[in-house]
Amino acid sequence: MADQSYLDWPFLEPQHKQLASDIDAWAQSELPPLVDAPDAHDDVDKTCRKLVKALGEGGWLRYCVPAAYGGALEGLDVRCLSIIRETLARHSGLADFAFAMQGLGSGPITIFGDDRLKQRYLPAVARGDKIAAFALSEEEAGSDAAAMTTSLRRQDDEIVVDGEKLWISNGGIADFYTVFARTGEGSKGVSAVIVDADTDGLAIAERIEVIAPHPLARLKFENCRVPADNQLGLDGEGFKIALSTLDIFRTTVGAAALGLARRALDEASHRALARKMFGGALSDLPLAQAMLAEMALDIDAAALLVYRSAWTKDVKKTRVTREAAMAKLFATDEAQQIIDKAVQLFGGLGVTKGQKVEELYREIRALRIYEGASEVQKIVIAREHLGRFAAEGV
Ligand code: COS
Repeated sequence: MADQSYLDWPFLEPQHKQLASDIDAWAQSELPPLVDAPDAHDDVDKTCRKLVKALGEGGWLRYCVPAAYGGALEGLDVRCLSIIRETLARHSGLADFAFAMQGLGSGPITIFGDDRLKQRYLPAVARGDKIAAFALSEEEAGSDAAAMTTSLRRQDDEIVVDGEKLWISNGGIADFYTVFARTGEGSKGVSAVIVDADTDGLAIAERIEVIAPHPLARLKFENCRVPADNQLGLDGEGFKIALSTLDIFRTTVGAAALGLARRALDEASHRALARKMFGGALSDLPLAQAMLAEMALDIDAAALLVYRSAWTKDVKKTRVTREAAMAKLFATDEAQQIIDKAVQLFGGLGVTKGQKVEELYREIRALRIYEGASEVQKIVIAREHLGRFAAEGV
């Protein structure tokens, strides 16, 4: 049984505790047939589609959209999103991925879309009938997102998109993409538009295989035309739309890392107690105890940063760029270390295919890169920190 004592911490309300228990019970009963099926990780497209459908039927995707459009709550509650991601990730990295991408891909519509776009996309996202994707990164514009070259221009009552997007999660299975493209110079020259997957001029140029299988693709836009009212926000607001959506979802990436790390600690603890060694159990050895202690400590520290950031966004309703960056950076980097320790405690078994800790070892790696690499989070934290000093005068 996973340690859930953190649910009594002051950042969370009784409804969060209830949600954690409900999603955990659902995940225990519904996920195994979906993610433990023999072909689940070979045919990730099919598995992800089934997961999105199941998450929709279970009512969990309603937390990705506001109540007025079929959602569970008035707006996005980062603590609910974090609890759902943490719990799903503890059971299955792929289930967490399926949930998270519905939220990230539709988040810009929730935050910046007009009523018409919200009506068209959000209820279907909440039901799991439409799969969403967020298309920001390019070959030469990953961390330096403002260096993107994909262009967007208005022609009469249409918007024309040309260029390529890379590392796009849900690429190939999404029903629509939130695309960020250039209309002018620098970060002020980026706009955002919704492109349906079946639009002429949009093609999946390449499917990308990764160490922990997820649907991922390179998209090609060639004279791709969508109605002008598919634009989100105003001309030049695209970068703000992307980064304020990421402010919400970066915290939840930290939560997902926390879920993977908690599972690693659970696995390692059972193993340490059961494994016979030197006339006793592995858990009797001081070196093993030190590892387990460090894992438990880092999990609590990560949880504090994740739920501090989520609480600040939900309750204080302030911009949480710094808090989200700290949560994502610490939780993902530490989860990598925690999972590595779990593999070490398992010994040879830890690197054996089919072992949960081996799967976790592959699952965690991308979280330190996507939605802003660890180095980007350090840039963000340092800028905010130095900005405060500069504002006071040197
Ligand atoms: N909310 C609202 N607006 C924001 C914002 C936020 N969280 N963060 C930045 N902005 C605004 C800024 O205020 C700025 O506008 P003003 O000049 O009017 O203040 C504008 O956006 C540009 O911001 P900034 O100057 O920080 O842009 P940079 O190009 O220097 O940003 C980093 C640098 C590295 C921080 C940014 O490019 C980044 O986060 N990169 C990673 C992108 C990413 O996460 N990619 C993964 C894609 S999803 S898998």
